[in-house]
Amino acid sequence: MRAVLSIGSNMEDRRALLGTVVDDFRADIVAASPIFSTPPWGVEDQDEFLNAVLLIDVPGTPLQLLRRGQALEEAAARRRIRHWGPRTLDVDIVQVVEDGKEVLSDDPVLTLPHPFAHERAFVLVPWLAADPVAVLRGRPVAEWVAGLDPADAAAIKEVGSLL
Ligand code: PH2
Ligand code: MG
Ligand code: MG
Repeated sequence: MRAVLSIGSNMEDRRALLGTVVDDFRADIVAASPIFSTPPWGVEDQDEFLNAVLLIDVPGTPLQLLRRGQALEEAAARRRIRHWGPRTLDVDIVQVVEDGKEVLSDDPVLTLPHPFAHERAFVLVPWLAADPVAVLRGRPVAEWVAGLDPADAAAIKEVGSLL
């Protein structure tokens, strides 16, 4: 299956923490965005994030992929202190595509596609950089990006390379 991962960090050595995800998925990566610096969304009184997006081809099920991402979060000593609050590492499954079709799931354990991806500049802008022809909810990601508040899109700044 093809999956799109959004990864983020706003604590400790952010680049190194994003690098642990790249290392784990090294053999599965189809494309990767650059690293972007992004203002905190949702809970605003916290440090800037680094975010990136990975396209991967992996065997197994979406839930197995979720567990693999959670294992990386645990390895980063992630503590769930506050909803949308500071985190060493967040690995979110944005989308799963199987047989060319976007997988839809309303399972609260893993909702697909990610319920907020289409409105978050810190997901959409890196995703478009990794995959210029990506489609989310039947609409090109390029169109979702064009529909963002220009100030939100402009605040997402490329700061380096992930690979
Ligand atoms: N993750 C959140 C909440 N807010 N803001 C930015 N910029 N980047 C994130 O990865 C992020 C966030 C919850 O997962
Ligand atoms: Mg998240
Ligand atoms: Mg998460």
